Amino acid sequence: MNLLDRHYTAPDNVPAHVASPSYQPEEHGIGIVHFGPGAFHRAHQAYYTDKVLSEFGGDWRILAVSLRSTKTVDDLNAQDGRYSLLIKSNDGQNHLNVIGSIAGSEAAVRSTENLFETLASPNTHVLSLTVTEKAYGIDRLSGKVDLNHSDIAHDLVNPDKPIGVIGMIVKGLSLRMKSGLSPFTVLCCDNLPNNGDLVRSGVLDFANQTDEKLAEWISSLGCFPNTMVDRITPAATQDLYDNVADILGVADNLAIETEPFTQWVIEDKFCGPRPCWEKVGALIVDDVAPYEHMKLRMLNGAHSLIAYLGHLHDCKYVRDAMANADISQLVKRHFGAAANTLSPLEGVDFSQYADELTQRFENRNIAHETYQIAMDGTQKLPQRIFAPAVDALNENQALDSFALATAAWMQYCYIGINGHSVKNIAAYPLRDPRETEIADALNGVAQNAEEIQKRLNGLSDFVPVELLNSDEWQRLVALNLRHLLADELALIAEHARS
Ligand code: CS2
Repeated sequence: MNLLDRHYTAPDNVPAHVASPSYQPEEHGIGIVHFGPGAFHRAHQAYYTDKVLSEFGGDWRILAVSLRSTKTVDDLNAQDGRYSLLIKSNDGQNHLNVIGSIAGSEAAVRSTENLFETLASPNTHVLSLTVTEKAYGIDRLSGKVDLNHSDIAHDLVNPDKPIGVIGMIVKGLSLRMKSGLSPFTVLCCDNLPNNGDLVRSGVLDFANQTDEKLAEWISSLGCFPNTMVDRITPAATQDLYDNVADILGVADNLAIETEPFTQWVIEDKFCGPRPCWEKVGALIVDDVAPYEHMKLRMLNGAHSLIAYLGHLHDCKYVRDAMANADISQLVKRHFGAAANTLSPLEGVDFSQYADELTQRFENRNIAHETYQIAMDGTQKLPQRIFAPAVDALNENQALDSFALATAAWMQYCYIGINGHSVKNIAAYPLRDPRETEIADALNGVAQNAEEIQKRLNGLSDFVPVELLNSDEWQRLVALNLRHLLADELALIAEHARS
């Protein structure tokens, strides 16, 4: 292990097990509350903010709030918010940064007192979020809150004691309205289409149902910029912890690894001050949509294809799937199909972007599990696979790759529920919020492509009606699923080559 660039050295006065940043974190106040202090936040937004603090200073430290779990919170507080970010390149060069931008952490299940005090503070200007697609409880089509989402149902009845994301945002904004402050900017950093607009719409619908005056105030003064975030960040492993302990000479329970590449595109729409993220690499633009489409459709779409094909073809990690000639062929085809659905983006060459993605996915030093990406398929497929498929359908472009990704997801669901006697795979948890519905649809169903397709097409508000009504789409999904179930990936790849 080479430690090429240890940006920070440990002064004498910090706990022995953690090195400290070059600036004095405690001299910087909190300006940001963040929901969801998982690996991605720690590799991305907290990293950018750390750079701002280090180069430009300011009161921009982060209160990191976990809505459900307590472990990360306790670990963060035990390490004074510090943690190691190990940046791993394909060539084996590793850079370790100790990040100091997180000031402290709170578990909302234990207490929300400090959280709401901080949200109501005049010093807090941004509430950022990485809580995963499923946590919001907003219906993507109507933009209204989903009354069947347990957090939403709870919070609409108890708006003063919210447990969910939208309820907490609304309560935080309500406290600010009451004390005559301006709203904080709500900065959604989850991989959702028009993420800021979507959260705004859910927040307004929720507020309309609980406090109309507040809804008006948010509608006229609130800011919800759209963002595109990108950095491949696998879940931490024991290997990583051992690795970091070797480098630092001390254990770090919060260490995470990530790739050198990072991108953050943010819509220029803030209602108050913000850190100068653009001076440390973020792009502040008027319209995020073209970047977001490119990333969701090319990177995340290909990721989902890799996840489902890889998981069932003995590829534990993305890098293993990329080393499989058939899968990597199909991934390249997917990049092309997804790129065809995009509007031109000035200064960006999609085929160069595809080459960069290939290199990133091939990074030998990043252990990104296909099973991790396979999680939450019902929340991911709509924006990653179905939206470009509908565009391709409308433009008379090839649907094959989107149909393959859908068939691969269907196979993943089928085998997850029923196992596969021929391939000798036992059933496994799908790890999807709609797992019960999927199990009800597929339990005991014969291994027949058309039947499986019919059952999964029946999930409400999932496959778009344009695709359900397209004979060509139905034919291609069934065809691909038939091949996959017969273990004929090579045949699909051969067809893609021709
Ligand atoms: C991945 C993303 O887990 C997944 O669904 O596709 O987390 C992906 O790694 C990030 O969006 C990369 O920026």
